[in-house]
Amino acid sequence: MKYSLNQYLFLALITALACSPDKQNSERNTVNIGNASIEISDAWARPANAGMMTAAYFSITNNESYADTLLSVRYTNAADTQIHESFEAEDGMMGMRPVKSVAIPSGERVKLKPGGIHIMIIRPEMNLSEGDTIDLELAFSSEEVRLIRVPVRSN
Ligand SMILES: [Cu+2]
Repeated sequence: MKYSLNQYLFLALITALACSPDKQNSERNTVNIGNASIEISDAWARPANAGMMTAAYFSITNNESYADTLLSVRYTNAADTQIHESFEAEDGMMGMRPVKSVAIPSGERVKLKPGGIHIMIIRPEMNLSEGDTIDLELAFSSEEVRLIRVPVRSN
């Protein structure tokens, strides 16, 4: 396969994002605005320059007796925000692709993480630097919208 320089750089970037090690950190606080049936924890987003691309991660715990679904995530200060999953291609290369939703079974915790499901933030309007926070709007099938405040950190 031949790639243009731009395509190559894009592939290198998504590979770096998809393959970065999932550094284990102690549980982090996440600001939750909403009811407690869906609990968001351990949220963080990687630093990025304006106009580039970055990823956000968090865990979702479903304390309800019924299954829920994460339908979409929105960061208003970016061109687009998508739910992605990482996958390994036949040639061993890591790639990622959008997914429509994420099922959150009753009583379970689903962890978004590097190399797995993640939130892709595409072309943020401003630099996202360590110590900043970003507000994400999470839409679930069970409720209207959950607002979470996510710290920007490098790991
Ligand atoms: Cu992605």
